[in-house]
Amino acid sequence: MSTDTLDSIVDSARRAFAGARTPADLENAKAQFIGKSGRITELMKGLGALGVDEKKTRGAAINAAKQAIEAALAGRRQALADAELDAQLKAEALDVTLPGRLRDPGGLHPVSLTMERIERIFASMGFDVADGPEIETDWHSFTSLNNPPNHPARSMQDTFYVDIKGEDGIAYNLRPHTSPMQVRYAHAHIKKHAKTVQAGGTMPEIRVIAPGRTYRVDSDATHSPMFHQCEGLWLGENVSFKDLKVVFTDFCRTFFESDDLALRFRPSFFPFTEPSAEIDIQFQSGPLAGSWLEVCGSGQVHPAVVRNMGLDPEKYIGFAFGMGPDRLTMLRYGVNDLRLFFDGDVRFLRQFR
Ligand code: 2NM
Repeated sequence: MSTDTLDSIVDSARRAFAGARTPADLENAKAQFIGKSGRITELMKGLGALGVDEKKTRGAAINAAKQAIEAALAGRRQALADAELDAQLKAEALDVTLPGRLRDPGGLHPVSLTMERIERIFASMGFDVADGPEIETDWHSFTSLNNPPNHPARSMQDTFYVDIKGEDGIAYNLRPHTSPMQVRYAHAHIKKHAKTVQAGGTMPEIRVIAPGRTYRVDSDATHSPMFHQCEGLWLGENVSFKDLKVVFTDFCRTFFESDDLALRFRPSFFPFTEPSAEIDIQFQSGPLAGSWLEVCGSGQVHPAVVRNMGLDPEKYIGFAFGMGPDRLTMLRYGVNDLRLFFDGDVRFLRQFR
């Protein structure tokens, strides 16, 4: 067999390998040339019939052809492996330049925004912010605050009661206002400064606000069984209604960002204050301009309440007030239905983000 024929076998092996698209195709092609009954293998088998010299030259030529085929095979194997890796890398590629997926970060509820705003403003005027239990004793919610035993606020129709009795044998209630916290705060304040007072020093004034959730049996367009309150208390040896006017006027003008806001103190009644007043505000411009809007109840803390706080009413005097952050939020943002605050509709809530 001539060298021409060997060369043509190598050529067709190269073509067959180049045409193999997968490793399996390639192994099939390999079998046709250097497998058990491949073309080169068959030529090797024919060598036995040749003479010594011819066997040597012919054997060397066949071997050279076999090595050329093996080299072509190895080259094609590597090329197929490289192509497979390339394809895999391409398929699994991450485009780090793509914009990130947006996550909705949410935001604070409008009433929470109002609570924080109230806290910040009063804190800037030297008021502490106090937080306490929402399930209260009868004494803290009513008795200590000068509520007479038969006052309708104490009835099942007005207040939620819990099926557990306190030490006094009276059921716990869901606090109908945050005033109990004022009484608790006063007691803690006295205890905190007891050593100073014993040593002949003077107790610092009590200046605190108590924001939080409150509960009443009431539900319509303007009342929710759970609502919010923020009450304030300033007690000292020389604190008067004049101070209440200054503090509350300043608060309203800051809260509503309006320098020409007018305030009106209208006589009223609360069991825990005497005298008492409703505070109305009047915008001079904007959509609510002109009408008087009730925003707060207030008054000079009743001597009986001062005594229940653990202080001598002959020495300590001051004022308290209570306002509704839900209503303040409605006024500030122009919301016309209280129920929107409790529906949890994100289309409404999103607007305050
Ligand atoms: C109001 C109106 C008037 C008030 C009274 C007290 C306390 F505990 F000091 F006696 N805290 N808050 C008060 C006074 C609350 O809400 C309409």
